[in-house]
Amino acid sequence: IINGVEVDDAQFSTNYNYLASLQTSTNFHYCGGTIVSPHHIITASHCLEPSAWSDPSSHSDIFIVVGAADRGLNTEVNRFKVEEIIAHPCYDAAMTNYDIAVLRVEEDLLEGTGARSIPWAIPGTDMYATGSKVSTSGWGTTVSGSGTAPNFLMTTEYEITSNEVCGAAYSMPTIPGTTLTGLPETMVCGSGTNADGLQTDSCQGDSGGPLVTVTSEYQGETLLGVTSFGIGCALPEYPGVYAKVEMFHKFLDWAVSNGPNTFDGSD
Ligand code: 4AZ
Repeated sequence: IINGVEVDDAQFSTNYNYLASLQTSTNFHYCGGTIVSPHHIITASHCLEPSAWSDPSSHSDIFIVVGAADRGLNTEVNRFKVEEIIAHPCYDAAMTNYDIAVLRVEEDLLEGTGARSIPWAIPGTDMYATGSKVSTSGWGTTVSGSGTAPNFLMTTEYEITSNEVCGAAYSMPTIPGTTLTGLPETMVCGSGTNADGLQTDSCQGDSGGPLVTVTSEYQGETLLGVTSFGIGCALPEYPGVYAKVEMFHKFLDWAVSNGPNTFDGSD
């Protein structure tokens, strides 16, 4: 997170304890995640590509660390093995589209860890309105391109960017192969400035983490987005791009909630 604020233990345990850190067996943090059930976290599909972690040969080298602002506090109690990876079947690495995945854990992520789950957005909310106050958080770099991650969770206030502005910024073809431009409906963008007027953003290592509503406005956080990509970090002309969670409710019902046990890939 660029130009954000550090989350201390007290703030973490009351406000940010839905965050998860994805780490390798050697405690290397490489992506974020959001706890959405006692046995599931939502992350980005691109975090699960072999290049994203140290041992490309093995999915077993993904560990989920929950319940601590300090990502180094990974013990037997708050560190979990991944039982199953459920990437969205339409994930498109070339376009970074449908960049959402669910990780299932056998043990209970919430029991004795101080962690909690939050709900994901379903269609029909007004929470994606341009200018809505949201926040994004993670253990990603605080300096663009530096490659080093902070030990403590960082967070920043943020606002939903209009689809038109964001689509134009990235010149994104809505339908690949056509000249139509605009942001795909599977994405939502955000940007922000902090109290000192500095541009804030998610950055490398924040991927997979949350874009959430601000509690005071919505009486409890709702997961709106999954940190996905951007050009640079905190550049005013390039908002951060997030997978738009409301578009994936059928996938999430299927993957998380014992919904219909078939999923045809359509949302
Ligand atoms: C990344 O590489 C990344 N500012 C994530 C988010 C953004 C840029 C890069 C958005 O993980």
